[in-house]
Amino acid sequence: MRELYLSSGWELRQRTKGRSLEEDLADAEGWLAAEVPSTAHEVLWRAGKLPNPYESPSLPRLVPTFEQDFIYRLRFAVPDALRQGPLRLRCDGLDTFATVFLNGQKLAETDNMFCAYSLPCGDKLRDGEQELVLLFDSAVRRGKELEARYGVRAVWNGDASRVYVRKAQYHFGWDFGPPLLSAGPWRPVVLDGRPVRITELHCPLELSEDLSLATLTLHPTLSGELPDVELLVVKLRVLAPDGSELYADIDSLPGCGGQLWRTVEIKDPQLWWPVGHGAQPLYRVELTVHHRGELIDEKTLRLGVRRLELQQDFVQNSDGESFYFVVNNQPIFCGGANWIPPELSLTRISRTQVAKLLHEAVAAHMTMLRVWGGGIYESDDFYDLCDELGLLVFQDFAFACGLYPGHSFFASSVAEEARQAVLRLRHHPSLALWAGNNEDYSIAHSRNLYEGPRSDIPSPASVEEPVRFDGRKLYEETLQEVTAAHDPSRRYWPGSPYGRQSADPNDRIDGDCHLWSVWHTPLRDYQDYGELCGRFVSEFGMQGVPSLPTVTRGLGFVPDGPSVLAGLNKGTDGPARLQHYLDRNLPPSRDLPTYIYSTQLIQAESLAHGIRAFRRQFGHGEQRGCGGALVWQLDDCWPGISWSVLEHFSGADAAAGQPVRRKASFYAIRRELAPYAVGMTWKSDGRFAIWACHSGPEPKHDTLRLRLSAFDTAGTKQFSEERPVCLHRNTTQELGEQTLPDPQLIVRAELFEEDRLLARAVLWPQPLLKLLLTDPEVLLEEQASDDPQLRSIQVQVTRPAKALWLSAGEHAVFSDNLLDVLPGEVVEITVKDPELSPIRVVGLHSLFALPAR
Ligand code: BMA
Repeated sequence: MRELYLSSGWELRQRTKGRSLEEDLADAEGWLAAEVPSTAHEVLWRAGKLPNPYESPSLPRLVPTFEQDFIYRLRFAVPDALRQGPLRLRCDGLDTFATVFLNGQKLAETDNMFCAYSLPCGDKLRDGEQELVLLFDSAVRRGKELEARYGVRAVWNGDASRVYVRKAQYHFGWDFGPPLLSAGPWRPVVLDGRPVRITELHCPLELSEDLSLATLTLHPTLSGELPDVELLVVKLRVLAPDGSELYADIDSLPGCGGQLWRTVEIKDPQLWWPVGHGAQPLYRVELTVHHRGELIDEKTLRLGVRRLELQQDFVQNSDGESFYFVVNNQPIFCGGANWIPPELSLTRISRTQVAKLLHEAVAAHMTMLRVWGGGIYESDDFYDLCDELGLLVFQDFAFACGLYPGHSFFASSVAEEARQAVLRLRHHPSLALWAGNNEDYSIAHSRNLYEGPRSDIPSPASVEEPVRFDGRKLYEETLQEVTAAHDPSRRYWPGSPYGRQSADPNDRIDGDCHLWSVWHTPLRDYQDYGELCGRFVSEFGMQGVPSLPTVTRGLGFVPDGPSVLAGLNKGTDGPARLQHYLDRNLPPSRDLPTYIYSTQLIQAESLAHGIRAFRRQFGHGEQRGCGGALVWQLDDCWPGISWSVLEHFSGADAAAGQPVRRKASFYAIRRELAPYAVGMTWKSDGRFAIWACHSGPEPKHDTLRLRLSAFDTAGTKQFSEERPVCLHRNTTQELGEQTLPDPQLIVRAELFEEDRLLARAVLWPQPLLKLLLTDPEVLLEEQASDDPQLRSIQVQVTRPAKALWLSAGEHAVFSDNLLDVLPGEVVEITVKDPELSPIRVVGLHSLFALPAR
């Protein structure tokens, strides 16, 4: 087709202070070879002109470069075939303040990295060689200028001027990573000579309430620059998931373009389900446009047939309203995590990297990811993979933790950004919800600038007046209107968190909530998550220090103790908060390896307590107290210390075929989100409560068996009991309460269907610090195996062992880890370790064995 990707042959240089652009362009010195997509910093790192922060702790040296302006230049020839038609320069993403010149003539000035620009340029061409120049202004300098003009606004994280800049907000520095304010064409630059383009292919799908009939609308819009008398041949096809053709149609439109509307009915369609609930069949719509026999443009969409509703109804025996998703008439508990861009530098992200991270989410039994508003609208790869894997997406618009301006210049840029995001993503079956922003209502509420949904939306203040929450206009008008116009069947939710009744956007019983009273002030105990639970917990988290190889990569040297890690922790009081939870729950750790183990154990325990408590409240029938639990955060953008469950996994790691390194919390989450789970919690009177959860397609089980056994720390069984259990599909069932002969016992619950173990859990006295564990005498027995790299290990103990953590070579992958093992049990795991290193094991008992600090 008539498109020329302008990807190689570029040059980059820094703008020189005090010189004109012409002078810089005329200077033959100082240019570096560049590719596009790229960012200026990537080019400088590759050329060795700047230390790469991924490879050494070089941030202080990097910061002054954020004030720099950069010039990208390309000299290129236009092929004859392209010269024939109308030409456009398509910039799919310019980060962020860019001026585009072709042969010295200005094509555009841009200010939004989330927008693609299609710039008519045919009349700017000259004979022979063309010169394309992209001038990128420093985002921080331009942001500061806007701030000086329109007023300083409150933010949590990063420089406050960021609210004026439509650039990924975490680039300004966040509590999980350092700033990287780069600039450049971060998505392709293309010379587009298509005389006709498919500007939209809208294919809304409706599924009847009884799930038996899907109605698919095919609605392409073409815009053409050919004379009307020229005929465009438009072919539309719909293919079933197995590739068979369900519908085909050939039409014609005039050369200037136009629209078509077709309807296709699919009887007894194959339904798309979230992972764990059924399959993910994808139908295909193919559209091609031909002119005089030449293929001019084409587009393919993959669609999933599903009904998806957000239920906001009354909750029996409780105030407020529910917040849970119903897919194909089944209430689904959305366990999952928050997603942040997996790199500081966006052009480093690869499809393999994203795929591996998303597979990890699936492996942990997650069903939903929230694409957090401080990042970006993710790549097509991301959403395609979510469709294939069955991961539901809670999609924020790209705003986070700030009082954004409501001025019309800003709102119109936001409207265009949102229109493009919605048009690009609305066909994905994985997309469950649009949300206006991350925590912007919360910051306004914390400053007494928001009094609830019924209060008036303020207009922007002048620079002398106190700041207002005028950004509400973006969430309640601009984004609301864009989603209603272009994606009316999907729910739009003004913010995360948000409540549709309450003045407090983070109300526990109204809308979704970010549960940060654990970790942030007031540092509540994670054992209290049950009391703190909200209707849909879209964020909660605990930090965990990543493994030694990862912190070594972050620091640029091998650390010799916990104190040198501080620079990797960007969270306010991060190390102290982590220490608070360590002190309250675990014996002191003495050296770096036990410190890392302890923080990962605390993170695992904390997240497990949270998910267990929230999933318990998923309940059943009209008692759906909590609809989801999204851990903050799945992944990391650099090798630092954060709340992530997976350690930083770079594009380079992915290319080298390395496995993703899991923190201990991964295994804890996987257990709590398994299709069957049993839960237990201590009550204040020394009794404990028991419940069982089910997620998935299996129908009601009415012949299950629960076995409870309790052990003392010496490993003697002190109590045992069995009872019948009935468990319905997609419910949590309370199974009563129990008293123990001694409240210091360790309780195991096992759920059986006949002799098949469906779920197992162990309840330990809390806090773990109180538990005087002696050496469990861990026995690791390696079984003979044909594949020396995939070893099979049996783990046994003579006394109760909590949180056994097995490790081997740097890239070893264990099938399970962080094991609670009781006497009499044989736990079988496998380890894949190319280095065939000996297996080491530590556990909670190792901490008790250490002398106090
Ligand atoms: C949440 C997020 C982020 C932040 C995290 C940890 O509220 O929205 O802003 O990284 O808290 O503090």
